Amino acid sequence: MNLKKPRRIVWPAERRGTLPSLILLGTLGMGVCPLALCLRFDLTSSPAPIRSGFSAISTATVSERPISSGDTNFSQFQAKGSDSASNPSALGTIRGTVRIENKIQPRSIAFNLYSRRGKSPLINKPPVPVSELQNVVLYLEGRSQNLEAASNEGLPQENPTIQQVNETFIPHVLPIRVGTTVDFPNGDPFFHNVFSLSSARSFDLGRYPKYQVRSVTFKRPGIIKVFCHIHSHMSAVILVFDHPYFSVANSAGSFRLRDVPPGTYDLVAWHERLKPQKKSVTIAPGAGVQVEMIL
Ligand SMILES: [Cu+2]
Repeated sequence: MNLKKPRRIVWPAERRGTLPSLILLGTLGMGVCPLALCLRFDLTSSPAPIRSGFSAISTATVSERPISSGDTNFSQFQAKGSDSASNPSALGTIRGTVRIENKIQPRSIAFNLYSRRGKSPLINKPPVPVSELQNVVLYLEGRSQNLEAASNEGLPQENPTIQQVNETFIPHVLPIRVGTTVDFPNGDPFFHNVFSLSSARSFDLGRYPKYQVRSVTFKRPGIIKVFCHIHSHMSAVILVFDHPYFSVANSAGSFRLRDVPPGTYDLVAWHERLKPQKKSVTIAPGAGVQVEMIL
């Protein structure tokens, strides 16, 4: 008799210690196939924290149970502590990884008013190397009215920042909610002049020196490209959403969207210089979904 195994068991690195014991368990289970089929793996994990636009996502404990796979492009797990049977609106989680397989074109240099005048001899250091995976934003799109229902919920307590350090905007990509104010502190010992000509929000903060902070509030959804008039190689992108279901991948490409109402959504992986990838994802009440995205 053939023991039918689930085809997709997601096995994060932090859980490898439990593998030998499960193999032993599986071997014992072979003798009693019908029982083995009912065997349920309850594994706990503390997933790696994921960098978020404005707050660190706390590490929640989830219990994962592989579900027999159909021809879907994701697997599911059951969120621990949620009583999905009795609560049809229990929130779910989308977890996953993103990989970049296509070639990323170099950044284009912005038009600027003061070209050639702003090259600073003080700055010889190259910008801090950042994995391009950390410039990938994962977000939910359309289809479910749950996205609209969430649009009036609370904003972050503290303003997210885009710093100017070594003639580089840090972070390069920042996803925020509509209504968020972003601070732009100058950490360099010379002037910057942050501006945007994007239709969703154009602004010009003027020239300001080290330790000064100027701010902009974003009231409409859209993509805002940010530049510096003095240093044409400086650029950043702000993505403004009218819902809270977005996240930035970490340097390993892992991401997580929490507290998602049950429903069917399009999950989009976005990078400013790659074609976005979209996948349909269905979240059952209180459930989790594991998704792989490729750009
Ligand atoms: Cu500048």
